[in-house]
Amino acid sequence: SSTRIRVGVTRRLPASVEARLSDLFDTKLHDRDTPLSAAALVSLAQDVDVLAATLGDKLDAAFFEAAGDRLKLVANFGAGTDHIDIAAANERGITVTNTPSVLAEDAADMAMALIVAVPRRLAEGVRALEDGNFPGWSPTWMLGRRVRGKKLGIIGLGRVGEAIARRARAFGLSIHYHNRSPINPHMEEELEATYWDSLDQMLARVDIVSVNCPHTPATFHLLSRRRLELLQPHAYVVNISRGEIVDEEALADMIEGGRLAGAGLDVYERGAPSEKLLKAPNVVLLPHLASATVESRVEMGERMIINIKMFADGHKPPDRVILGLDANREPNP
Ligand code: 8YV
Repeated sequence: SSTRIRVGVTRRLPASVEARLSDLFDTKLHDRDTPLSAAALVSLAQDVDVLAATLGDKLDAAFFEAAGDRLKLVANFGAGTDHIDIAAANERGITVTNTPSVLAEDAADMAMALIVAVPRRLAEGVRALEDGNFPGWSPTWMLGRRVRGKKLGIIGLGRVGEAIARRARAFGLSIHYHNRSPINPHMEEELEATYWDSLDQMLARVDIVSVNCPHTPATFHLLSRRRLELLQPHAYVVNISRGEIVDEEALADMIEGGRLAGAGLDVYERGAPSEKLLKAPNVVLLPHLASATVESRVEMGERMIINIKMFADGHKPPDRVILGLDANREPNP
């Protein structure tokens, strides 16, 4: 029965989630909230059936090699699983699950906030006041660009992308998207969304780009310097997915050089923004907050627990991450 299942938790989680984990399973919690070292992750994994992991736990081939035979499930707290070598896990018969649906609406709110904040120069305005640089109201001072009527190009119209599209429609944006294949025609019609098979062609036409695909070897630097150069100079880039998908150095160069109008970012190639990006004009930079609400974090924990419970009871957990399938888009079989 599930009470015999031993669960190792790699980070502090919301109190109600930790309490529920301890009620249901033989759970090994932490009293500190710093990421575990590679060695500490391995020794925790060797001693448990299930690892409740998060972003920042590097679960690579070497980890699975060293983890031993007891570990059977990695239940990730979060949607993105780019820190986990799914193939290496599956080769050892280890299942990997994530928590994709529960955070989509909150993540979309943050993307929408950036889609408005960047063209309207919100962060610049705040900084001007804080720095004592407000010259007083003027008809021509700090003018931004209107959001209504612009074209939004979504790269990866999955759960989060769709939630962004719904919001963006209410703000009067038209929806363009690039996926490996079109979404179902009913939804496409409902969103009045235009599918672009060619990412390059879409980039040349949109005013705001929103990055919403998972980070995989295939999407690393998908927005390369060459592709960023396809954007019109008045275009903006918004990314709440993973920093690695955008060539951050090229992005900062282009904003600095006036070749792009600005960016709203929640994620970075090296975890935190580069100096160059921090200094770039008209950027709104957030510290990975898109799913950071009390409600989403509790529901992420509850969803993770559902996956562990199903596994413990001998069923297939609902949010299995299947290699080769886009876990953020396709319903798991
Ligand atoms: C979390 C995220 O901050 O779900 C994701 O992929 O990036 C965020 O929701 C993080 O992953 C928590 O583990």
